[in-house]
Amino acid sequence: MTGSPLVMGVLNVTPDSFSDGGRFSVGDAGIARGRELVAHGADIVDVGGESTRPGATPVALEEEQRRALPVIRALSADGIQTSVDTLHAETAQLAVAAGARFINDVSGGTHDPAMLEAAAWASAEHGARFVIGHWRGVPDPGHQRSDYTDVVAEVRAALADQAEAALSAGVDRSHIVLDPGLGFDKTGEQCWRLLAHLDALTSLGYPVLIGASRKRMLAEALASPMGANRSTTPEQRDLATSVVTALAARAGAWGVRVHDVAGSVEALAVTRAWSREESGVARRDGSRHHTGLRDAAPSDAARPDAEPGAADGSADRIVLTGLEVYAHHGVFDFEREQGQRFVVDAEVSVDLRAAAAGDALERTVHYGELAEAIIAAVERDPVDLIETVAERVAEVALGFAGVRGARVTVHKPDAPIAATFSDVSVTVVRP
Ligand code: PMM
Repeated sequence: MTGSPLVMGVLNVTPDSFSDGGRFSVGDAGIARGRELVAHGADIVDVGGESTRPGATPVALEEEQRRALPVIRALSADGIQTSVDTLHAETAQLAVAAGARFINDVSGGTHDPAMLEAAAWASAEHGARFVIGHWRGVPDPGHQRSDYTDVVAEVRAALADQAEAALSAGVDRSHIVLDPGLGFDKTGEQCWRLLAHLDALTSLGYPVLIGASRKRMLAEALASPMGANRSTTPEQRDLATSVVTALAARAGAWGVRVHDVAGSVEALAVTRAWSREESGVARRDGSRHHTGLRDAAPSDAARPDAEPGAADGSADRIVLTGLEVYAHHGVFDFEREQGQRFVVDAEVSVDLRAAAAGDALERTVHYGELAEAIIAAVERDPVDLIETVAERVAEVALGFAGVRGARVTVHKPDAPIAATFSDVSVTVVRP
């Protein structure tokens, strides 16, 4: 696994959305639903004013914009990262001007000839990202265009071409996200094959978004006699969706687009707990794994002193230095009574790619919260040794989600040493 995927919550403000029954087609209800998705843990809210499901009736541009733009404007004003799910360049541009951070085009810029230019403008002027979906044309319920010889190779090649076209139009490389377009002119079997070979897409070097939520591919898997042998409504596919989220995380997906955000957030929490142990992080009780090779040769990911330059996030760091705390540690009575200044430097090892890719605070360690937690740890009950203080601080740092290692130095610049000196410190490196 390469970092935890972002969760993009689906907000279809369309009366004909198959999956939410059009309950959120009114502006205020849509805004409330968007806020609810964020409360459930969504990193991004994907707002769509025109259904792209097979068989859906196209709507006029003005109607699409009337539905989507006020919702995007209101959610963006709340500081929520929004995405616009649209095939239309004009809607995309208006949405970005209203605050959307993503243009999610399931046609990957092939439906509207003006879309790539709009995406380039959004990228250059607003830093907005462009989600390039794979499709072969306006969704066809009969799957007439599902005639692939090798669905994985063909979708890969098409997405690579569309990404090249976006780059040539002027979209910044760092703003491109790819999506295999599950269910768009693909049978259930073809969708599962794409998921099973996700590495063919992630190897293109762009983040990959997966949208399996409530789709027919899940219904087919659940209905099959080899599966659960039961038919499901879209909402009854949320558990199956969350399982796809967990598996997509393990396969290196950058994001998942889902209706039931809470379910996917839980699936990802479980996935992270599992992956954390695999990646060689020490347990909170100080014990180490007994998994053989990793114990014998800890991975760079777990070593706070890993060489910089690793593209896999293992060398990423957050460094907080010179944090001053007044406390009462020391072996002498006067130190305990009067107290003195301690200065802490903390360096935590945390994969920062997901945070940087989504500009998402919740995907990194909040350094303000880290500072507060360190201050509280140092101020706590007095001990004799700065070794003990450093150990305490390291333990607090390791308790932050995503932290894989910590290097902590505690300085005691006013220590009672009968000589002129500038500083004394101890450093611990954990795990
Ligand atoms: N699927 C739908 C709509 N938008 N966007 C992306 N990026 N990927 C998808 O797979 C995708 C999408 C159709 O599903 P819905 O009607 O449940 O929104």
